[in-house]
Amino acid sequence: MNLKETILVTGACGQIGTELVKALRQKYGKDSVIATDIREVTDALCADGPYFKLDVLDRYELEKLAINLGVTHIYHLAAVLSANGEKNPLGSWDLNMKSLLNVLEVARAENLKQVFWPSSIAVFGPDAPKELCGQDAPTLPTTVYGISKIAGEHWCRYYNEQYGLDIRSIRYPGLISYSAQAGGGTTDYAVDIFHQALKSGQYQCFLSEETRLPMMYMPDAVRATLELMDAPNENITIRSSYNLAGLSFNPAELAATITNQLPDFEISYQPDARQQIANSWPGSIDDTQAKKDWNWKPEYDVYSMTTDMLQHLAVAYN
Ligand code: AKB
Repeated sequence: MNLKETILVTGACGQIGTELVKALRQKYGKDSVIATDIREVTDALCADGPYFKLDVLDRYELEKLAINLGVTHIYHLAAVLSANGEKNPLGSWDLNMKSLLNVLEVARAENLKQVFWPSSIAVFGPDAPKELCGQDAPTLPTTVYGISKIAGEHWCRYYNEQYGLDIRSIRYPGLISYSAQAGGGTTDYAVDIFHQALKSGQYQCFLSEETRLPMMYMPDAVRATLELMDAPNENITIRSSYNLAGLSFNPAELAATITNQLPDFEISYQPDARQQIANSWPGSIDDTQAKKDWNWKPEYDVYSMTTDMLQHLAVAYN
């Protein structure tokens, strides 16, 4: 990206958006990154640079904004996640799919330079390998969120092949961050647990203790996104979405790491409907292609992630 270019981010006040907008503004300057979200701007971050209230289902408004502001790149993050998606399957399908198609159409019509769109490990279903699930493993998702992500991946590839749109995507694992709460996913326990550990010293987990899932600390996820978007076009061999690995652990292992640092912390388990979703996902991911194509390498392990989370959140709770 060069100086005259402008990025528009949808879903900017969500879990990824909060961090990604900050990183993009640091990299490209705050006036080059336009944050948008359906919410009225309430937090300082989204106000720290250009912000527009935008319903990305309104293609006319999206296109108008893109034209008027000279947008060259879109990071389309607005979405309903897996657990919330099951509460309203058709509404979630509409939001996840129509918004993506709006972004792709605006990008095609306005000849935008690049689009980023997040996919998820939720594209995999029970028939995919549980460990080191590969890039080309079967994708038979059980959730409407997963169905929308795999369909979205096909649309991304289609727009790349048919129209030459430079769209890039990552299958994010569960993301863990201290600055934004997780928003309605199956991996949310791995964020909630830190807040409760510091607030009350106890956590009742909605997944069973042995439920191993792929996760990633947000600084790694943000860096991965920037590195993928910076990679030379000819290196990008996956135009659906890249598998990406960071951490893999179960609730008992995460709790043990927290107890190492907060000896009085206690965890109990009461699995709910999210357990079934978690059971359908792989426990770890093979990201050979991301390593090969754009040199992906995670930095955080469970211990360093836990230490960093507790340090940052302790400031908020003290
Ligand atoms: C969710 O749990 O739905 C998300 C995801 C893995 O995409 N965090």
